[in-house]
Amino acid sequence: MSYKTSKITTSSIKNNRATSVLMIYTGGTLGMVFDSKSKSLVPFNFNEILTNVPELHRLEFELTILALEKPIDSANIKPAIWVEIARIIHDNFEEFDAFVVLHGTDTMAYTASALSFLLENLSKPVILTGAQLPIGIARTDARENLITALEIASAKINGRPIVPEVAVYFNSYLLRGNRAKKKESSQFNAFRSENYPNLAEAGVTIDYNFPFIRPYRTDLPLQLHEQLDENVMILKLFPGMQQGLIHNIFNTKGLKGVVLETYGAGNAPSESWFLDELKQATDAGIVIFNVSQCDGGRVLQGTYQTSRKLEEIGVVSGSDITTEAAITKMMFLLGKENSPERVKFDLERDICGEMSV
Ligand code: ASN
Repeated sequence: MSYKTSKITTSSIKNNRATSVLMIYTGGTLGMVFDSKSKSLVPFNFNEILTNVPELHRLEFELTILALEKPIDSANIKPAIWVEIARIIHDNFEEFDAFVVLHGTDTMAYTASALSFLLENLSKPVILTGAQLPIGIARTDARENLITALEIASAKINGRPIVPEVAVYFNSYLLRGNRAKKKESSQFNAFRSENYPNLAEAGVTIDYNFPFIRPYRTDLPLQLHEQLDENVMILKLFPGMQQGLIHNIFNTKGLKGVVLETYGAGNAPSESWFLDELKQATDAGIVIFNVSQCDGGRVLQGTYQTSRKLEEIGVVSGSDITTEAAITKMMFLLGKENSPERVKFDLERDICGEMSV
């Protein structure tokens, strides 16, 4: 599937400064307006951004804006759009110093995670941001999020970008993209990173947490990956699961990978029917990735008897990875590798800062 992009409003905000930023607008509340017909928020044409954020004219760098032809509520995001965004960044990589992706908050953590895998050897900032209130509303959080995300994206020390990785900026905090999670739907502080320190905090000054930001490396060229395998699912355990249902899920035609959301430190029921279903699935080549339902802490398979069995069956431990990063990592690896054993091997490795190993 291809999503066309249109280049809008460039000349009025070109000021011939040294740094150039490409902003990619995909949709989300930030750019929505109230539609009286449907009585709900719908995406609007992003041409109106300059009217709503005149401050953009005052920025100390050159800004180019691209908008997806059809902006979306991020509930409608798809792997094909992740690949399209990654491709835009890849194809414009030499021309721009940094990238800002404007995105709905609902699935921003999935998109940030996916981009971190699709853009291998990234050496420039890719900062995602959005808002809880549309940009045209007086109390909106969009303006601050947008302007600070742009500031962070363009920030350099000795000519080098400060944040050469995929990150999420929201409500004063910069988080590693594949560690971020949407935690709040009504307050402005929508995102948190439970298992990795914030990369920066924006107050009067923007304070960067340098030791935790990925190092700037240019020895390897940016590599774009375009294959994501969607034959995956997330299965959240709950007391009272029925065997028939679990059986049907694992026997779904074409299923290649399951992110299993387990209890606590990676524990699952030890009933034999359940373990047999998992064993049959792994024997059939389905990769199972163990991720905790807890946001903080990590999966430690083998600590309890209820997780030792999973280890024996060949379920892969997800350590402290988020579900969003786990499912996108699985899509990415299944899109790249044919052998389940190879996928399992790579799932357990830290690829781009998504988990502690
Ligand atoms: N439904 C919106 C979206 O994710 C929510 C938001 O952006 N705050 O596109």
